Amino acid sequence: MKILFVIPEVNRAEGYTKEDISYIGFPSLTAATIAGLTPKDVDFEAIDEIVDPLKESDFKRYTDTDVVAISLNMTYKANRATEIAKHFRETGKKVIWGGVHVTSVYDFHRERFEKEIAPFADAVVLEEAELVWPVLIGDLKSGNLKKIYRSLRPEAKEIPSARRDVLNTEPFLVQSSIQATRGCPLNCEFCAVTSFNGPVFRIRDVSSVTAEIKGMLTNSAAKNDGWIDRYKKSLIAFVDDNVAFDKNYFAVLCLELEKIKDEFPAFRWGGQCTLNTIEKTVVLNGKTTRLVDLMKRSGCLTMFIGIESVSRESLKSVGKNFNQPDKFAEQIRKFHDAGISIIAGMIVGFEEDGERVFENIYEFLTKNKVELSLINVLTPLPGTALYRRYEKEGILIDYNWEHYDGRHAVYRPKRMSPERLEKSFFELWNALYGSDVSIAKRLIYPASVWKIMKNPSQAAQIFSRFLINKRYGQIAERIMKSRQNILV
Ligand code: B12
Ligand code: SF4
Repeated sequence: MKILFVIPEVNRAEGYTKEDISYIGFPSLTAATIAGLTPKDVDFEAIDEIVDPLKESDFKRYTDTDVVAISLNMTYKANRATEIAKHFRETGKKVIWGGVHVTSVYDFHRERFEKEIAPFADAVVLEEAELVWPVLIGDLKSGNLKKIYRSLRPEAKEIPSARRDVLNTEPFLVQSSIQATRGCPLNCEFCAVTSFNGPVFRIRDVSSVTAEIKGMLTNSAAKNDGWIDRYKKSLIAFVDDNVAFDKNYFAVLCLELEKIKDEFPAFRWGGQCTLNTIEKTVVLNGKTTRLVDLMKRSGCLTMFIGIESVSRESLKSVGKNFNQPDKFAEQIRKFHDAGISIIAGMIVGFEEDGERVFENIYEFLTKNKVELSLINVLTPLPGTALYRRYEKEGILIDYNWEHYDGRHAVYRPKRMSPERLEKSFFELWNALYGSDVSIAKRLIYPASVWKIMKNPSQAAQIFSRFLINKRYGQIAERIMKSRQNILV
């Protein structure tokens, strides 16, 4: 039996391209995880459309494939997923769907599930796949495939070692990803994590995580790559939503990562955490130790942090009060002092946001020298409490999933029109990334110049951040061009 696992990507100006991800991306672990759960006697091939988009003529090419598994995590890819499913079913393949969006739509928008997914699916896997995928494979083999598979949430020890050989990771800036934990119980109203992964935080055994990392580093060290490839392969992205949530686990993880860094000096890593991680301490050998110091020692290069807003009211409106704007400047400075750069997740369009929000965010990011920021329009994703609230309030105006990508206003904000929100969002994006001067204001300043003088290798890092910023500028320009109708 042969399975083709497909991660869809939209084929338009707003999807990420292969070139984009060579500046900004890291591979998803989904295909590699499902491959790790698949019995060895089953052939498994994976395609991520970001890297290898499927053309119309490709669908007939997979003559030796029996089953197509479609991973639909990101809502904005839903229409493309349907197209792929239709094409493959026309060629007689069995099509199985799974992922965050599929589960959310089944659980919270059943009528849409029946219309948009059920007619194009031979089977659907809800929630996490660890406990049911092997059962499904058995049913496929015996010709007893059921329509719906859902299991209890797996314990972390059920998460298999990822089979990264099934992925084409070469085009990504960071080629290796790993997962140590699942979930985040903080339950911010707009976030899909708590509803999908549940209110518990599950942690993998640190030794199995570090064994996987060492395996990756040993494999790449064995190859005869040039220095740029060797550098790229020594970077590892944690896909965990909040890797530092359990501070004691995280401290142990950092200590083990430090040992890996001793063995592989080029090893560096990045992940996601909350800003208040900077205040967390643990007691090690009777001594109070800051997590950030352990992160620094273990080779942490950068963290994605959901700062979301500089307005206390906006943060409160979505239950993210643990982010405290009056502390932001100091918290960011402390990360910087530890040599850890920040990718700030920022959101515009909260109900408390007025016209000044765009200017405030620009000033905040520039003043605090935030190296990079991913700005999104607030999006009520299916399955979230925010979606349910907005639906009840009757302010949803756009039901096309393709627009649930953080770049469209799919609801009517209270204090500005949806058109104004989108236009100002792109203007902010362009202001931050569209000019070298604006980029330089965040990257080149007395303290960063001093760092380069002390350690010239820092220059390469600042240069690479500059290129990443430029790429974001190009992405904004591409999207703005394709949406000239609304942006004039
Ligand atoms: C890697 C990643 C990316 C990469 C994508 C790389 C790629 N090639 O796809 C990058 C950085 C580019 C990215 C971008 C975005 N991302 Co992203 N991303 C992730 C992340 C961090 C990790 C995915 C992963 O590897 N998970 C680990 C695996 C093991 O878990 P899993 O994918 O959930 O798979 C399990 C189950 O879901 C299930 N399953 C999943 N698929 C399938 C399929 C089958 C057939 C079966 C049986 C089972 C199954 O089984 C697996 C094992 O249990 C997730 C968060 C997360 N922790 O999952 C967000 C996540 C997928 N992203 C998300 C979003 C919103 C985005 C953005 C749209 C954000 C934005 N607005 O900027 C952008 C896209 C921008 C654009 N327009 O292009 C959301 C999606 C929510 C939604 N409903 O839309 C997530 C869930 C984060 C979140 N909680 O908000 N992302
Ligand atoms: S802290 Fe981050 S991952 Fe956790 S619920 Fe809030 S937004 Fe989601």
